[in-house]
Amino acid sequence: MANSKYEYVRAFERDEMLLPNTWIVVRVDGRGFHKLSNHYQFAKPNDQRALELMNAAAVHVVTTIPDMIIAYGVSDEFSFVFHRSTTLFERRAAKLVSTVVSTFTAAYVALWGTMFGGRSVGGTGKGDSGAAFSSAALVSTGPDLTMLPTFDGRAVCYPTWENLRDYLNWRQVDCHINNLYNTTFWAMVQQGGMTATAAEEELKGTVAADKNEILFSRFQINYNNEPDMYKKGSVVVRDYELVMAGAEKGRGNGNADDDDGEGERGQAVYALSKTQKEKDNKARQKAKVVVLHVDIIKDEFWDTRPWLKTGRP
Ligand code: DGT
Ligand code: MG
Ligand code: MG
Ligand code: MG
Ligand code: MG
Repeated sequence: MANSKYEYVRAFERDEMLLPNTWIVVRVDGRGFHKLSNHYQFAKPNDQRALELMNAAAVHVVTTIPDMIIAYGVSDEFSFVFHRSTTLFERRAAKLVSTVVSTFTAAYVALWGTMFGGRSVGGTGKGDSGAAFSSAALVSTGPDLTMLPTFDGRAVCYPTWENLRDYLNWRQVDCHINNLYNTTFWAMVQQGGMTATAAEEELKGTVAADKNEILFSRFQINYNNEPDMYKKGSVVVRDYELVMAGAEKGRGNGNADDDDGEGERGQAVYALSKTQKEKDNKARQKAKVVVLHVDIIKDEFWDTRPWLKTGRP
């Protein structure tokens, strides 16, 4: 870059580098989705298309950012986890957060038509979904400009594996508690004909067993049979089993000596040669990115996917 007398202004720039050797979680959350979900008439409490659109956008983020090891989504939010060894963008907070948020948002809007095609499109505003068959609607398949989906984002560093697991546990427990409440509340309102205030009042102070009982005895709904996507949220990970089945050499070598303590593993990842890192990245790019609706609180999920912790494919 050419030097000029204006160059000194660079000295005002400040980069926040996220603490080294910590798990970085970037959480994106829909801005004003309470309003947006009404505008596009999302089904209550869960809109399958809206949730699948969130998942598709998250798959795009994980696919295009190889340093991402796992993502977990519920409602209008998604948490993206970078392995603690990542040196992406020199761990600059603003660059990491803005890249994740804009990659996610771009994908969400670009893929809108695959879930909502021909419904709330080509419209001019509120309640215009009836215009689905106008010629404009047939051309445009995106959300209307009066209510574009946008997302905010933040980065948090977790120093230990246990902290990271607890963070994800917190989100999945939140998903369960909110979904059980919302499922019961909307059954009482939509099927039971109660007012929102009356349903809210009755649900005050109830525990999970009470809500299960209300669902079952009044609405013949067995909560256990509700879709796993609603009950457990969505997990986005690379599935290396598929790579292994197809091509054994797709797995990086040198895994055997990574199996000692956790601390050593972290060191090992830092000490990887450039060619090893390139090999790992190739394996990541080859792996299939999958969406699962499973329990991530129990150890089983993690025990069967050791690469999530080691960061090595
Ligand atoms: P914010 O995040 O402070 O900008 O405000 P909101 O309105 O996005 O609030 P937040 O993120 O706490 O809550 C998420 C909202 O999105 C909540 O009002 C419910 C709505 N939402 C999320 N998923 C669905 C869905 O599948 N169906 C419906 N009907 N609403 C949903
Ligand atoms: Mg929020
Ligand atoms: Mg929100
Ligand atoms: Mg939210
Ligand atoms: Mg640039």
